[in-house]
Amino acid sequence: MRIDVLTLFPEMFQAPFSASIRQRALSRGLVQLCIHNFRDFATDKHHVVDDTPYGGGAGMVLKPEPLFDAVENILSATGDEPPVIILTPQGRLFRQETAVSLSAYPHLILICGHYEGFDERVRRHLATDELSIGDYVLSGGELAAMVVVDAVTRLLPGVLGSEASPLEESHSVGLLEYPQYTRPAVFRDWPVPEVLLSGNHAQIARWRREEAIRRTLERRPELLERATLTAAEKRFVASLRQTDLAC
Ligand code: JFT
Repeated sequence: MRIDVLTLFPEMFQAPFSASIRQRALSRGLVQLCIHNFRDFATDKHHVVDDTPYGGGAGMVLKPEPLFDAVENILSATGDEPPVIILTPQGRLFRQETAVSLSAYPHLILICGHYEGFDERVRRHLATDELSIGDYVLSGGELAAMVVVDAVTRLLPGVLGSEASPLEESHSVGLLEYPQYTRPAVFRDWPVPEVLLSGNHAQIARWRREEAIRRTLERRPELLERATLTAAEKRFVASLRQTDLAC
């Protein structure tokens, strides 16, 4: 997969993607990350990329020309028709299923802005998709783009260690993960749940599933609506809801 990122702060992308797993994937050529400073596409003497908003108001808005030129340059150089994604606080919420759909493309373009945001024509006529990583306010799109790059690239075949299956993780199954323990069996006063030491794999699987359901119901009840549960598990949820009412 090739990912082009357009940003005014290319140096922000150095540290996170020079570390660990992502680096291995990058070096093995599974992911090609191309970071561009779209200021390079401004044609005026001072490479201006922003301007004051029509109608007045505070702050600066990103001009359309450098962004259109940067994207069109990538399109004609590659001959691809990739999704062109802008990250904004007004975008559609980026979730695990968004990461899964994006991981099917051989090429993505991500556009990161700053200041008060983009000229509306970037959104309307250049972007094919507008995403937000969550309901909080960042100062620009760079951190959001890094989140998207990380979540998408770890799904690519050969990127993840062979031991983990992304399909079994939280947000893939629609349940939060069950509690995990490692040695020692007793730390301070706190023992590992006995069932995990029992060697009874059927019982362990059942306990984990129930703990995952219990935790999801407690912390993220809205996720349970989408999860696929067996009849027995639905009865378990009902019994948890009962006991919660009682207390
Ligand atoms: C914030 C952002 C995302 C995402 C892009 C651009 C400018 C600053 C700003 C803040 C409040 C109102 C602009 C951005 C994000 C998120 C993304 C920009 N700002 N207007 N904040 N929070 N989840 N994706 Cl361009």
